[in-house]
Amino acid sequence: MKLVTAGESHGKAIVGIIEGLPSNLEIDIDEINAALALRQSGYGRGARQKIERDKAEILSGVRNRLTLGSPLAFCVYNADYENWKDCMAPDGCDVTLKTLTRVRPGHADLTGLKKFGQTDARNILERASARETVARVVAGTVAKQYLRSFGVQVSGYVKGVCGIKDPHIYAFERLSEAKNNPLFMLDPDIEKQAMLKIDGLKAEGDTAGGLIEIRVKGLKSGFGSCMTYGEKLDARLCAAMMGVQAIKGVEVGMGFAAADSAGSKVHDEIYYDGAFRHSSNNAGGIEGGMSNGEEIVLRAAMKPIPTLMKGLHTVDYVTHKPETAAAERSDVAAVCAAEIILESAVAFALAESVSERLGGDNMKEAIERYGGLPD
Ligand code: EPS
Repeated sequence: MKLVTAGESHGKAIVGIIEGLPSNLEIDIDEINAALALRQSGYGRGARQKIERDKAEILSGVRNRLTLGSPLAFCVYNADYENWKDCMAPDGCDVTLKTLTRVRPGHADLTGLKKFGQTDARNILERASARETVARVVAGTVAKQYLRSFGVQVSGYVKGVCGIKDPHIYAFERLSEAKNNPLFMLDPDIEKQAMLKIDGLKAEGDTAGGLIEIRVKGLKSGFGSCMTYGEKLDARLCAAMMGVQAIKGVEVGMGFAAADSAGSKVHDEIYYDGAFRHSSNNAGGIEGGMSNGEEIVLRAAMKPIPTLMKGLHTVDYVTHKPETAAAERSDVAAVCAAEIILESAVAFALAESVSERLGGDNMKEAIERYGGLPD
C-alpha cells in the first residue's frame, strides 16, 4: 500500500492517490469527513479553519462504496483558493501579490529558498504548510477502515500542551472520549490549565506545542520484522510520525525513560496462561521490530507553530537586512489537529506493514490470512 499526496495550501485542492488497497473494502465517506472536521477543530486553531469546510471527494477506485482494487484517488478543495487565485493560479497569475522574504525561524522558508533556488518563500511554504495533512487524514481514515476489518483499532489523545502534562495512564476504551473535549485531553482540570496557557500565549502573540499519545489495539504479533531494518515496525511507525509537520521527537512505550532504568525495571516478563503474555508493556507492544500482541503505545512531541504573531528576529532573504519574521495569521496551538493527523499517519504506516504481510487481492483473502496467523 502506498500514498502520494500533492497540493499547495492556497492552491485549488489537496489531492492524494492510495495504491495497493484490496478490492471489496467498504469505504465510509462520512467517517472520512468526520475526521477532516476533527482535524480542523480544537482549542487554539487559527482563522483559516473558519474559511475551510474540508470534505473529501473520491475520484476513482471505489464503486458503490466498495474498493475495486484500483488506485483510490481523492481530493479536498481549498475554499480559500478563491481569495488566492490571483497569485496562485497555475495558468498565469501575479506572483508578486503575496511574496514572503522575511523568513520565519522554525519554518521551511530559509532552507527551502536556498535548496530550491527561489527568492519568494511563498514557493516553499505553500507545500511545507501543514495543510497537506488533509490528505494524510483522508488516507489514514481509509487505512483505519482496512485495519478494522482485522479487529485493529487506532486511537489517541493529547497528553500535554506547552509543559502542562497529564501523568495518568488511561485504558484504550477511554481514549475516544477525548474528542469530545476542547483540547482532546482526558483530565478536565489539566485541560483547563492548558486552555489558560493557550489564552496567555495568544495574548502575547506566541504559540504552543504539545505531547500526543497514539495507541493501537487488537493487532496480532509478528507485524514488522527483526530480519531487515527497513521492515522494523517501530522504525516505520516512528518515521510516519516524524513525517508529520512540527513533530520533533517520538518514543515507543517507556521510550526515553528506558535509558535511565535498569534492565530488570524495563523488560516485560513473560508468562503463559494458555497464551503467551507479558506482565507489563514497557516495550509499547513492539519487540525486535515486530508487534508482540500487546497494545502499541507511541508518543510524539510537537514543537510550537513557527508562525508567531509577535514575530521573531530574522533577516530579509533578498535585502539581507534585519527584520521581524512574517506573520499574517496563525494557529496558537494545533495539538488537536496533530493528534488526528498522527492517528492517521500511524494507521497508514501500519496498514502498509499489514498489507505487506497479508497480501490479498481482495478483503476476503486478506481477512482469511489474518485469521490464520498466531496471536
Ligand atoms: C493549515 C492551514 C494554514 C495554517 C497551518 C495549517 O492556513 P494559513 O496558512 O492559510 O493560515 O493554519 O499551517 C501551518 C501551521 C504552517 O506552518 O504553514 C491547515 O489547514 O492545517
